[in-house]
Amino acid sequence: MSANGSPMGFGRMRRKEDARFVRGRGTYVDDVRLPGMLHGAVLRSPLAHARIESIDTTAAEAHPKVQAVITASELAERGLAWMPTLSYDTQAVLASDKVRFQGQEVAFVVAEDHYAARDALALIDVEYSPLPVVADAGTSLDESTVVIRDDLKDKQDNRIFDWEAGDKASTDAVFAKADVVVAQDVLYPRVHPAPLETCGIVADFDPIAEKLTAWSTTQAPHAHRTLLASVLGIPEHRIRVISPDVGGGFGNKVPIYPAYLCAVVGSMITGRPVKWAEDRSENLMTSAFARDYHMRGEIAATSDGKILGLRVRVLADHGAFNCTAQPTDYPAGFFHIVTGSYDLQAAHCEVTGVYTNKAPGGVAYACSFRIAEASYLVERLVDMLALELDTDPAELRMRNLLRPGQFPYVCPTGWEYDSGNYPAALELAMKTAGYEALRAEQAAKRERGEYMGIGISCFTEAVGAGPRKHMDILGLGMADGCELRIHPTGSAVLRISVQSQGQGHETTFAQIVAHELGISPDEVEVVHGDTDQTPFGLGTYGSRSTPVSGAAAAVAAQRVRERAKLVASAMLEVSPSDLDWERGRWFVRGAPTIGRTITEIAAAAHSSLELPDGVEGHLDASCVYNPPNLTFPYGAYICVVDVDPGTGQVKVRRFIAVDDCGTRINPTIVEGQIHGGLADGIGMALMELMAFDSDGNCLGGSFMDYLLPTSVECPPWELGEMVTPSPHHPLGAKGIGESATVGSPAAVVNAIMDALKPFDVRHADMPLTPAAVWCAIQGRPLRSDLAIE
Ligand code: MCN
Ligand code: CUN
Repeated sequence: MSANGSPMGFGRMRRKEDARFVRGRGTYVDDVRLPGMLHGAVLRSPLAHARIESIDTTAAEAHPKVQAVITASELAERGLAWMPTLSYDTQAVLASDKVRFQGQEVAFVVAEDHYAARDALALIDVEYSPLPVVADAGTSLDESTVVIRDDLKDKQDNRIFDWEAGDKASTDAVFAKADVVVAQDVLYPRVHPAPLETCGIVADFDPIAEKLTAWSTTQAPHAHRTLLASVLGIPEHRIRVISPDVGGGFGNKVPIYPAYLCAVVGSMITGRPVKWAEDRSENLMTSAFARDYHMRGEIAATSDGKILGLRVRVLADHGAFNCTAQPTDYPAGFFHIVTGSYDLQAAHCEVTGVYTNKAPGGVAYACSFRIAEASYLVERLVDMLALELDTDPAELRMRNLLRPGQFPYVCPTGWEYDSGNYPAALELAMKTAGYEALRAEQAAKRERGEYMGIGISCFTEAVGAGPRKHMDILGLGMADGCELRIHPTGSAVLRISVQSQGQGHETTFAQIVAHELGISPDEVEVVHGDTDQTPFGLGTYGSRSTPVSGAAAAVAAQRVRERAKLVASAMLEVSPSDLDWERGRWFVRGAPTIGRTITEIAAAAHSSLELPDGVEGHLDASCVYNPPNLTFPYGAYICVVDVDPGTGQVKVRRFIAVDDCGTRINPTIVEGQIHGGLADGIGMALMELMAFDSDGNCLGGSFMDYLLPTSVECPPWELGEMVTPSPHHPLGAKGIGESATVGSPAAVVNAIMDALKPFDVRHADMPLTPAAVWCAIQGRPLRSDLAIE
């Protein structure tokens, strides 16, 4: 322990960054105020699909406080009317020909203050001719359906891609010999990450230095800089992206949004800094959504409950532009990890991506690149199979879970899982839950006409993208750099490429260095979120910070340690091979009292001491970490619910979550990540929904309509811990940031379906609002994502 009680490495420790957050001293983009700063506001389309006949900005330009009104024609002059997306599509920065979703950006006003900018929007006159709207992915490929992306040459329909994984022939063969096949349409509805802080930028273009400084809410500052350079044509060394404190991201802050470019252009036109800060409705209605996967799953098994294979067909609604963020070769993300935690013989999945007149974005929301959808589907199917076989769902899972001896395990769609002990995790969850007693309680309650349900979910995650050989985004290989400087007095600065949005990197990354060097985390300053101050890397999403950047930090610290050994050998006048390491200190083997601490060695490395050949001085080191594989955290969850059949109201009474993310750097932070993800899961299972009407009107534009879970809906979490280190990560750590969001919705839905078993309900789609549960009990499941009828 250090003087203030923090561990000298891994272990529970309060978050360093909270000292400023709990005092209200964080600095978010909207806190940035520059001299002469102007304010931007976006005029958005009220219609989901319409031709733009004309845009008249005369009255807005005449507003005394307005400095500039930007439309697509101004942008076109600069070659900026359209921008590339992360999925090799193009997106209109400001609409010129058509609007393609409600809320699409049409014009950008720059004014002296925020209010004037907003007022001036009302002075812009846009004439629209409405077009037929595609609000339902299910109709997007019908022959009579209007083509949304007629801007794309040769585009005759709304298909974006067809993609498949796994082996079709062997899967069909397995299905042909199966005793039981269960098939079900399962919708993972469109939801939204809804971070506490909405998106925004302050763009400051210096016309003399021709340098752009952009303070923006981004999860990936370096990737944003590269993208801005290629889109704007400004050389990359003259762009600085600063991502100050970020108030939640959950994937929402991965893309570059049109208004960011408009703010930059606004700054170029006016010669003054321009701030644009999104409001809540803009964030909900127009920024990166998640899910919207329309899945048909089939599971095949023998009559004694050996699961054989899985067949999946998906219609993926990507909205009006294909802006989803995932590695290039994976248009459906990592959806094909759909075999989950089970030992299957074969699997095949096909995914078709389509355009609709809905907001673009996609993937975001603690999803591990579509593993959220995959995991939910397979866990629903396993439960339906248990129902069909009249087997206990825990027993069915136990029979089919991968065994510890099978790792490293290559699943039928090609992923190599690194490590795990799945049966032990489920056993621990069942023991913590008191599974047998819960089943007895349920039986007794059913006798009395009370409806209690127990739901299980076993999931496997795949987080920490690269390796760079197989994974890139827009050609940028997925590896991350890190630099570690050791000051003459022995304290350290760690510069990392990833960017915390609330995950506590300033603490855990300091703990990694502390662990490797035997100093206190309080002596390690973590610098991130500024491209001028940190090495290149692809940023934080897909829970890759610990698996990739955390590994880089560990390796850099190990390099410091090795250099320190050489310096210590000079100090002690012994051969390096005679030195041993113990926390924070090199000492002479066999003479433990003779040694030098890292602090002493750092001083010597900066002194006039003659150093061995090949050691230039100082202890600094860097690393670019290219992960050899993803890490595969997993978990076993059990949810207990009570359902009121009269009202359809669901109460989540208990939630048991056993997670294995390998070595835990800071168990308190890990548990915090799990708590948040479990709340997400309850939210998606019970209430979160981005619905649309048949005209493409978004029905989730405020927190009155888009419901978020609160502590009221969440039970006291009961967490269990397993630690199976990743064999290829230098610390044995796997990511944890999305596990609970991925794993928990299925546990909640499975519990509700279990409660409704006496009503012969097999499946109902999320969100299981009281109305949806009530309709399911009445035998009329609700299609909740479309308010068409
Ligand atoms: N950690 C640890 N031991 C491990 C694994 C992780 O102590 N074995 C710690 C890490 O060092 C880090 C935190 O747990 O402080 C999360 O680490 P990791 O799993 O590496 O995930 P990232 O840091 O890359 O965070 C991304 C992940 C994603 S993709 C989403 S989405 C999400 C999530 O994190 N968004 C969040 N959790 C969030 N939490 C907050 N508060 N806000 C968000 O926007
Ligand atoms: Cu998919 S949400 Mo997180 O990977 O930023």
